Amino acid sequence: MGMTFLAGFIAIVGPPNVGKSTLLNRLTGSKLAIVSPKPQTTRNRITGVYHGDGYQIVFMDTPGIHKTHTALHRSMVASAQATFNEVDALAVMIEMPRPEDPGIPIVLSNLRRAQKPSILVINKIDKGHRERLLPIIDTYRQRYPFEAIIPVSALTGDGIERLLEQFKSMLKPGHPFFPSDMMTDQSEAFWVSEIIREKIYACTRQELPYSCAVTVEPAEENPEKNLVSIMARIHVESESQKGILIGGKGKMVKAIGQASREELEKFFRMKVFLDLTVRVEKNWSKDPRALRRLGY
Ligand SMILES: Nc1nc2c(ncn2[C@@H]2O[C@H](COP(=O)(O)OP(=O)(O)OP(=O)(O)O)[C@@H](O)[C@H]2O)c(=O)[nH]1
Ligand SMILES: [Mg+2]
Repeated sequence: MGMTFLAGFIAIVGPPNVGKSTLLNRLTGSKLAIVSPKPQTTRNRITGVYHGDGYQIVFMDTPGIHKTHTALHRSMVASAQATFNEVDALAVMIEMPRPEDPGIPIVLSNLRRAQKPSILVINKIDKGHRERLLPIIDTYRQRYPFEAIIPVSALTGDGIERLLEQFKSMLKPGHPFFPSDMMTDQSEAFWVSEIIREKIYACTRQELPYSCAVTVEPAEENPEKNLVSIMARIHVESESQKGILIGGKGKMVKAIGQASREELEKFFRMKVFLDLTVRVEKNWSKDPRALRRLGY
């Protein structure tokens, strides 16, 4: 008789920019989700599978929950909120340096409605003194009956072992949902489009990244030439944004392409030819039909 296999779905939810995607990557040991210092980076739910000895956890990284302004925001927050109902347990993440956020009351009211086993993860404990933790823990204990409150640094890995033990204790007997060699269910084309979006967040300023969407054709591999060809498009909302994104002498889009290619070459372990074009899809973030075309 073998040991009973344990499995479960756990969502990582919280306000924008607290480090949810960084945690998903840390837990799975692989870069599945893009990360940036700007809020509202993640726009879709991202699945990452942790394969333990005798257990499996399917993590779901979600867009940060915030007050919504455009159709894009509504789609992002709706996808995060739907996840509350589709998982076995919830990991609510906040950050120690900034424990309050306008998104938190919305997160907590979703939590109360979902009635699922939940833990609080306090991230970024590498930033600032740990004495700051106690009052945060007190405040959150009064707000919701969390099963555990665990301080971590998704960046340095501090506290992650303890967090995994906690997650494991929340699993139920069940069959694995994913085969042991599968890390995610997202397509390669989606992942490539996200990497390009990450470089847009890194290379551009102010509101511009929020007006960009990226679509990618499935990559064409040519093993004889050790080459992958990728056609990608950046969609912006106006002609003036297109001008800024291309930049003088095409400098900006070249920088985005260069940074993307470096990361994609590591992933494919081949040379990458990246055909990156910019097109205007007028006010796409406010148009539900355009959103669907662009994957939101
Ligand atoms: N110092 C420190 N920085 C962190 C930590 N975790 C994440 N960060 C940084 O916080 C920023 C936001 O990280 P993300 O993982 O993109 O945050 P997110 O919650 O997924 O953000 P959204 O997708 O916008 O909701 C990035 O600059 C990360 O490098 C941490 O433990 N310590
Ligand atoms: Mg994210």
